[in-house]
Amino acid sequence: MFKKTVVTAIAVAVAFGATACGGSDGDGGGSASGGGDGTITMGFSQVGAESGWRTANTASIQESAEAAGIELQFSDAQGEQENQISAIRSFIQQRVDVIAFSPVVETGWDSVLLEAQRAGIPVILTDRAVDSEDESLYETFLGSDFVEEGKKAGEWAVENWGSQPTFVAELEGTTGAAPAIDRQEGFAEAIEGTDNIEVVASQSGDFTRAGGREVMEALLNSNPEINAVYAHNDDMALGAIEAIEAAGKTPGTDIQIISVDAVRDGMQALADGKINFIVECNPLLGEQLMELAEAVVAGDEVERRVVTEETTFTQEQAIEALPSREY
Ligand code: GZL
Repeated sequence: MFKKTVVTAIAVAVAFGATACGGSDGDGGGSASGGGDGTITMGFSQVGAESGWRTANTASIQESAEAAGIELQFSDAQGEQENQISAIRSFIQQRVDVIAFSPVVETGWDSVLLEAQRAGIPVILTDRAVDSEDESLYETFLGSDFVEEGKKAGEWAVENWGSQPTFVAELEGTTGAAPAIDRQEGFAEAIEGTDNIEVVASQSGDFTRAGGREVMEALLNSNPEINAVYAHNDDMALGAIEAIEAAGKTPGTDIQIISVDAVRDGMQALADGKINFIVECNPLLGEQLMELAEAVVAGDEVERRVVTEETTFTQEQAIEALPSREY
């Protein structure tokens, strides 16, 4: 399991050491540096376009690459690991200077990452982590602490749901994905020992609105006692709201909802009282990713783990934050 040791989490600025690191030999592992004029070429494999969070994340990466003068080879895997593996192999063939990707699931990466390492091309993990024994296969991880996000959700649940019998439907993210595994772990840890809160059903909605709606419809039929939802992302929470309303119940009142991400549509539902609490997960990783890429290609030492700064929102805070929300 990728160790969750959080090195000094420098929320925004990323401190670079002066000494060289593994991976690149300084002039980029590849010869695809924009025709030798020093332009860095990055191969980026994105999970897909499954949620509002992903859309904001992709925009941040593309805009930041342009702003940094980094040539971006962007690939959308449409949620399939084999497409990401193919894209990484293609980046190796193209001899890009650096590879970055958000692994759709935690396992199954060692072989292709070893190919990148043997080609002398450094790899940066962004957003999601991999479960690998060999941490030399990537230079750094940039993203959120998903266990902490789950804990924040669970702590709010204990504070607000702990005084009355609460039967929770958990809408899990993509099976095998780091945010799904870790958000479930953090929530369970936080509610452990609270007699009144029980997760009565937990099922993957694959981080999509349609998935959230379908799972919620099924769980409302199989578990009519459900009076609370913990959704691993806003898109599934919004789908659950559709199912709850279709069942003639009032989301946010008859069935309270905690969600994660804080994208605009989720924040609007929170402001409207249909969601009760949202834990933020910051998708705007592009600028930090490009800074890390420049450092890694230059052979500078970088932090092994750069954790992004995030907060939480109540209804009042969402009403206040919405007008200035970037995504
Ligand atoms: C979290 C990210 C998750 C979001 C979902 O960093 O990987 O994937 O929470 C997205 O909205 O689909």
